[in-house]
Amino acid sequence: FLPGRHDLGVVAVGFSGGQPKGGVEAGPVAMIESGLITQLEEDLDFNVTYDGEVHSYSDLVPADDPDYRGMKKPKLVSAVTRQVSEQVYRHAKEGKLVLTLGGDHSIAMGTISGTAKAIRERLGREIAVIWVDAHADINTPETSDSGNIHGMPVAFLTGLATDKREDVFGWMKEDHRLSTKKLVYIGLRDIDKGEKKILREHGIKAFSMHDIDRHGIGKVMDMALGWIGSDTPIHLSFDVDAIDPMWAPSTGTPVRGGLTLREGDFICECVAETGSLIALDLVEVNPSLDAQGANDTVRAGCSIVRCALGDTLL
Ligand code: B3U
Ligand code: MN
Ligand code: MN
Repeated sequence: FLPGRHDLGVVAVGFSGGQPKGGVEAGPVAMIESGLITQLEEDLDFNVTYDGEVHSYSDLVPADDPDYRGMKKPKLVSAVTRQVSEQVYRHAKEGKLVLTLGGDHSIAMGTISGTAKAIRERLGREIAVIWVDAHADINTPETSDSGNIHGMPVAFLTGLATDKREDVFGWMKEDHRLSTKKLVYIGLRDIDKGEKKILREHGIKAFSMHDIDRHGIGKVMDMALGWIGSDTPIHLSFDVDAIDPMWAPSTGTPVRGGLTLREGDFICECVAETGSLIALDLVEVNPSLDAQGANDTVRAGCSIVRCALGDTLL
């Protein structure tokens, strides 16, 4: 199902409204300025379609945006993710692989809804999602303690959270959604109590850092890809905070005890090997946090992207 395997659409999303810390909107510029897109074209031979713009969506800022169901900036995040969904949809509908650079992880509501819809229409298939993160990002507005929407995208994408208001994620329809059975987590180590309950009650497949310690990353990837099944279109959503802060400190909510740099790259190499990758998100790089470590974090992010796109395969 990948005729245009070497056609790549790139969307740069300079958005930070899903969480309170400034600076994550500069993640895409930092990765692009370090040469990422040129490398994808020249070293990996991708035919890249990129509008040359890091989108800031400033035209979408609402006049007023009060908290709603405990969510912070609900209208802004809804409007931006809706636009991202359309941007990603357009690339995926044309059969391109889609790379989205963030931005905070709320933008995955746009990226995954966009690919889910495009792949349904193009191939009549449901996508699977591999969510690599220290966090599960599956809070509903009601279970969230923070109200930060970057902790909620998976709940909306799976339909565990919904809203009738068109301007607060009501635009998300059935064809944008993902089955909880087609979702696999890797790298979890900081999960809220309410999230644990959701994961348990819905039988969601999750490989925590504990599982990686127990089985090793090789076995975990075999199990994760086995759960998804071969020949299933895969959307990989990679939060850089999955990587241990030793290598990726410049992120909004670093959590110690994470993936090594090699484990992060290895996950991506295994996904690349399947030949089934249809989209990749790399999010939560915030160069203004831990300025000392910003370079390392950007390098880790770029390495993740290159590995997922097949750079290290022979
Ligand atoms: N689970 C917490 C913390 C969090 C989620 N994602 C990040 N942090 N990056 C929350 O706010 O929902
Ligand atoms: Mn995340
Ligand atoms: Mn995270």
